[in-house]
Amino acid sequence: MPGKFGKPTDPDYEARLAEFEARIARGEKIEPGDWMPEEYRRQLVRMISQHAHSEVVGMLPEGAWITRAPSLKRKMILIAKVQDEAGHGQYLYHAAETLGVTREEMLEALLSGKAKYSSIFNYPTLTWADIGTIGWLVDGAAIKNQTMLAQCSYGPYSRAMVRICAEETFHHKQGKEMVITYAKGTPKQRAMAQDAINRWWWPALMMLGPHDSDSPNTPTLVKWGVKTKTNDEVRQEFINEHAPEILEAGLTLPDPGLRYDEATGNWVHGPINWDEFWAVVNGNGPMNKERLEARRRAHAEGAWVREALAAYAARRQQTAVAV
Ligand code: FAQ
Repeated sequence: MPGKFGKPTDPDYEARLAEFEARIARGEKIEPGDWMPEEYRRQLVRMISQHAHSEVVGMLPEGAWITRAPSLKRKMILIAKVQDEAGHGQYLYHAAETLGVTREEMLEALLSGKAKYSSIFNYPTLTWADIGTIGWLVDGAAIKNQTMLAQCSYGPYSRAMVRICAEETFHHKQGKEMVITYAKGTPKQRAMAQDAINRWWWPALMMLGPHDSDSPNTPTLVKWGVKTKTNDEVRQEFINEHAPEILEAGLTLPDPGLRYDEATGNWVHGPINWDEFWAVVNGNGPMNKERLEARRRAHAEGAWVREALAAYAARRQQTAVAV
């Protein structure tokens, strides 16, 4: 793979870039080992590794409720969902590894606090209704974003997204079913569901990234077909689907500015609190410290597994040589 990542100072950069961009324009996928601009590689490693970290850290808010699920059925669904998120992390770390970054480098970046992961997972899960609401809103927002990324120009990321979206669709359905059940349940259940929607609505809108005017990476990502829609376009799609469904369920949304615009067919939202978003992204959200501590603890406690695997691999290699 080395030598395939072009820099503007390379003598053949312009010609190669033109060929690369023509391939993307024809709808071809860029595959590992193909020539690509170093900046394309850097953007993909940044995005895919952040995405992988998000899936893994995203197991924590939900995992906290496995022991407290209200029925065997709900417990089995939640365990399956949390396991799926671990699998998504695996696919994504593998996809990033095809770009020449190692698993160790990515984990080190996460554990040292250098790498970002989704803002949404720095909020606490206070009641059982939060679990349904994460499925409905957080997986709902993730699917909108990831269906778009399934069209991405980089083959391994695009294929990972197709598989992940199929699983996220089940996560979304179970969350929606759960919240609607509680919305139609006892007054206590309805209040619990409403409280969860009130707390997760704005963070779900924020997780789709800053407004396009404040999104420095979007122009490059759109130019090279990594994103096929902007942050605001994906957010609008999310609101257009979810706002009417939540209102239909007899719940309200915590946005006095929310209204349906006949002219555009869009649900228009009120101002988003971007100060809160940047505070969370910069490590000062309600759960940032706990999330990182939990990951560091899990990594330290897993040291013996990594050692055992390395010893097993070394032994197998020795045996292979001996035979
Ligand atoms: N949180 O220029 P942009 C899930 C950063 S998976 C933290 O607009 P971009 C599944 C951004 O990195 C959820 N940081 O960035 C699940 C950049 O900083 P940098 C994760 C954020 O990349 C469900 C800076 O702000 N999904 O939920 C966030 O063009 C349930 C400027 O922003 C993905 O990662 C944020 N929300 O657009 C699991 C999808 N937003 O890196 C468990 C892949 C922005 O330059 C339970 N990623 N920043 O230092 C993407 O599609 C994009 O990266 C965006 C951001 C749309 C997230």
